[in-house]
Amino acid sequence: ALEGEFRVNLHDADSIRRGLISYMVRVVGHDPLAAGPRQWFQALAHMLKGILSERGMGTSRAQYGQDTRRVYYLSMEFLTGRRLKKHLLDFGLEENVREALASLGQDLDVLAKEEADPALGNGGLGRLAACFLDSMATHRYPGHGYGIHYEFGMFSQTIEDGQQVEHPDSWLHGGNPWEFLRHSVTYPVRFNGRIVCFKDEKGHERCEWVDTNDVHAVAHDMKITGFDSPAISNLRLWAARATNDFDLRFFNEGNYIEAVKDKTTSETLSKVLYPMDSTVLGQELRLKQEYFFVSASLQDIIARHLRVHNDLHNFHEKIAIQLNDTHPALAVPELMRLLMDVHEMEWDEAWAITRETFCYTNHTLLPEALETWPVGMLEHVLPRHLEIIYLINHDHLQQVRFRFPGEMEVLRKMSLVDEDTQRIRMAHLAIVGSKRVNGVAALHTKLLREKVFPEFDAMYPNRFVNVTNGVTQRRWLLQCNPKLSDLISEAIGDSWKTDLTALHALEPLAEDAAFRERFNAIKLANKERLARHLETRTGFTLDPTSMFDVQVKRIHEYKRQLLNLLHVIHRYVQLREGRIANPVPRTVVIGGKAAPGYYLAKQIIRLIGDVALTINNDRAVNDTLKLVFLPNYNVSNAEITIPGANLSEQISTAGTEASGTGNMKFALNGALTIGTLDGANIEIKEEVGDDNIFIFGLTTEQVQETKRKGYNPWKVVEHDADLRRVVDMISSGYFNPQQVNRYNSIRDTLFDGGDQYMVLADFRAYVEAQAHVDDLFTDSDAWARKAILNVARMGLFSSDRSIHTYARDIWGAKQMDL
Ligand code: DL6
Repeated sequence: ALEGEFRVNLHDADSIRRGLISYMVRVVGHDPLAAGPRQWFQALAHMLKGILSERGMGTSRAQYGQDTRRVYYLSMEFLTGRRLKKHLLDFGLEENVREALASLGQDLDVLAKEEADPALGNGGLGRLAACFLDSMATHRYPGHGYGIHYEFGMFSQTIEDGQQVEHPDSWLHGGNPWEFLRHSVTYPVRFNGRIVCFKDEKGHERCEWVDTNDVHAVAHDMKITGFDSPAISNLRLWAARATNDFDLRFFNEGNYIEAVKDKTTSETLSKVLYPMDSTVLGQELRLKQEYFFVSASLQDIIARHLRVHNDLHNFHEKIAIQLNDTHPALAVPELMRLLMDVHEMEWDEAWAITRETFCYTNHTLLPEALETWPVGMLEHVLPRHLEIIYLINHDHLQQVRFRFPGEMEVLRKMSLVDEDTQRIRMAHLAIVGSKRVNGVAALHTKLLREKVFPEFDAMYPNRFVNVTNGVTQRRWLLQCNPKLSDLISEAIGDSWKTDLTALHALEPLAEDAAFRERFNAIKLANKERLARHLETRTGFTLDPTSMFDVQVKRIHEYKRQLLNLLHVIHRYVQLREGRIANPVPRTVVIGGKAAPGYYLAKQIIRLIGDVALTINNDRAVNDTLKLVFLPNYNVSNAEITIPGANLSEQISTAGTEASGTGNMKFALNGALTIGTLDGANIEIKEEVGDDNIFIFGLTTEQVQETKRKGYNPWKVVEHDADLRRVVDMISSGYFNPQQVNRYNSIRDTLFDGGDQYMVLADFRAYVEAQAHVDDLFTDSDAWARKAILNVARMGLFSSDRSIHTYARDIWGAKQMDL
């Protein structure tokens, strides 16, 4: 059994088996006879790593050889999901590997669960970045991701006593077999210090940043495969390492703890991901994290460029850098610093190159998520960057004065510095320093241009563009829903896997009774799988034939899980009172994480738990309604949840959700959407047709108009007895008699707080839309028709389309010859 080989014939299960044994012995160092799933997972990962490495080198050689424009995607977050099955799928190896493992007494599905899900992101923004890397590799674009090698990713969530409890996510605990640690790719990143300026021999003013505190950034590479593609996207994540392990002065005095303190402090930089997706905290550590990865990435990009070019004058012709939100916006002054202070370029040329290199994606309309940094903090942490920002602002304001003469208010509004609060506005910096700025759905881009940055749009008429988000069908259909994928491929062939618009060919099959039957059987099987998953996590037994109504996403007031809950309570009341003649059995699933410091979001989770306990234990509703909270929503849980949904809840207040991508994943897996005219829901509606989606509620204009006229939540409740009843139940402690005032904060936000997100205003419309949902669900054939049409019409929402658009309209990047 100890005989084996490293060179494996991947078309032959027996050769794979022998290869696995070799890797087990020589790399994992475990006896194959005693190895369990954990060790076999490692052996398999190491075996695949060889292929990843070979393909990575092939891609890299092609990039250098063809000297095409490279795309660098700078993002604080990448939510890649587990890698094993994705690699097998991309390589077309799943069957052979499954067979080889079976001959060793192992089950691939069990092995796959041994892998930690790298939760290096909060939600939509990080997952989008991962979808984009997949699409770039699949379609052979020269794409690279840069981010942070957080030691602890997004916290894992448990529900204890009904409340969210956060636990550290130690994803590296068992080692990460996929990563290539590159000690030789290490850059110094500097902080603090002071600036010394002088005239060089040519009489030009030069500045030097001295007396700095330095940290090393060490590269860890993960290879992101594309489907059936020889190309790889490299994801380079930086870990912080102290420049000195010991301060010998302290060490020699026997003060061991003081001696390693600096090391510990420096290495805190890549310790943990900030678990907030829609508020900014303004802490120095976060600022340092942002600069740390930006500086290392830019030094690396420049080094790569200089490997094949003599100088940096053509930098912008060969490189496009995408800023994923403002988190990497310090890249603008950092590139200026590197070009001027290190590579001795003059300001005008450096600025021209900078502005032609960067592009910026905005991901949020929420004012509290628009980043600003205190001038004082920047002055202390990054003094040279603050100077550069002031210089950029000086030139920028001159242009503003020229464009809007005499308009002092516009000048004040457009400045990079908020003079009232003495903070630097990172979005303004990113806009001024970028060639293109994009929103992530048509409505979002329109609102950015008209409401958030109208003066910038007027000043730079071609700068703002839209690229609606997309999702990769490889993970969000092919991998997570193999049964439906097989059915689709059997019906229309395989081309949808790399060209999602091919799904159009499914449309006529909505009228095919046999196809509908198979489609429904698959949905039922996926629901059974989800029901088992939920039962083990919540203890509640669920009926897979009931309608699975699902809302999974971050918990936030604007996403309105509370509106969902009001409807559930209302339904409960109606059922208890026998006011629904033939109730349609429903299972409502809600899942998501609340930012640890976001009290109200945590209260919403708690309320869901209290309501769930009351309803699920009430025999009077006769199991026609169940409510469960899915703990620890993450990519792996999403892969089970999304294929099992009948109804997808996308119910944010119109004008608040930038795009959403969950909405796309659900529809692609045959769920119907109930949603507002917000984010990408609008484009989904345009694609699937008004009859195949449940739209309700105030539009963005109506929300604005209602607020302008003076919205009064009390009045809404006064005129709606059902709503009053529901709100009273929450406020009076009906679901928590042991502590009746537990949800005062929720009541207060709805009334005294003015119901900022119009939950009460949209309640009646939502309830009515839900009644239409019920009606349709009773006709399973009619429901299936619409669900199939949803799948068939999702072609637009592939991240492949997004990436082709970025490549063409924003980056000017071409596909590689490989
Ligand atoms: O663009 C990806 C994703 C959108 O689909 C969501 O609508 C949006 O909420 C999310 N934005 C963030 C906030 N980030 N910041 N800042 O995660 O982006």
